[in-house]
Amino acid sequence: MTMSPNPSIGEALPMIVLGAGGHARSVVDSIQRAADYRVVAMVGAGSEEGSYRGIPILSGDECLVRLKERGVSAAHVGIGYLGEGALRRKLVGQLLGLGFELPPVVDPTAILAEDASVGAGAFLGKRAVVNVGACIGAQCIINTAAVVEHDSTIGEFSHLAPGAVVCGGCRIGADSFIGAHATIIHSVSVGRGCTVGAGSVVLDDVRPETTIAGVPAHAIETGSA
Ligand code: JB3
Repeated sequence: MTMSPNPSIGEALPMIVLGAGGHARSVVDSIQRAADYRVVAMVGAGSEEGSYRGIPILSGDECLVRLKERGVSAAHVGIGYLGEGALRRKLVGQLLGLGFELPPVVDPTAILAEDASVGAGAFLGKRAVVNVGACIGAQCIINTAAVVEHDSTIGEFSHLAPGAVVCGGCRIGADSFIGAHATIIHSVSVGRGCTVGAGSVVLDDVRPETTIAGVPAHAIETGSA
């Protein structure tokens, strides 16, 4: 379900999704199956044309003003690829500046514990699990079958790739990327702006702006922070 004004009003609210690639299509699928919103347009960078499942793909963000004027009030940034945190932040700022609301999108098959929290514009994909007391920051991507265990915090704009596991009591800083099937063991803190390689096992705290990989994981590139 996508957290939205009372869906019992009946009419699914119009929403736009920025991006038209694989991540945006995954988000659209989740939104359509959650049924609180209906995606009325996808907005690409200009190279895509046509439509997806009957949803028009518009080119260029210049159309956002017109879409807002036409009464679309909800939007989601459906751009996921690594290293595009700055782009995601820019687009979020643009949407907020135009007055769009950025509700989180939670796939109906995701499991979100009652006392867990999900920030604005975050995405929980298929079979994602967010357990008790966990806190997902704004604009995070918790991708397919990723797990955030009890009492862990994921900083804004961070991205857990498919199957990543953050064990209980962890702290993941903002703008970090946890690769597919990587594991962060209990109570470990990963600083902001870190990259954890796919399949890594992280046993110790990680300084900000560090790239780390391996089993057990070791720093490949350390930031100045
Ligand atoms: O690893 C997984 C499971 N998924 C990856 C996902 C998290 O990230 C996936 O494999 C890709 O690595 C990536 O998916 P994404 O973000 O869909 O990548 P791509 O297929 O390159 O699509 C990027 C989309 O963003 C394209 O439709 C671009 O046109 C669009 N785009 C780029 N810049 C933009 C802008 N759209 C708008 N509206 N504005 C922009 O500035």
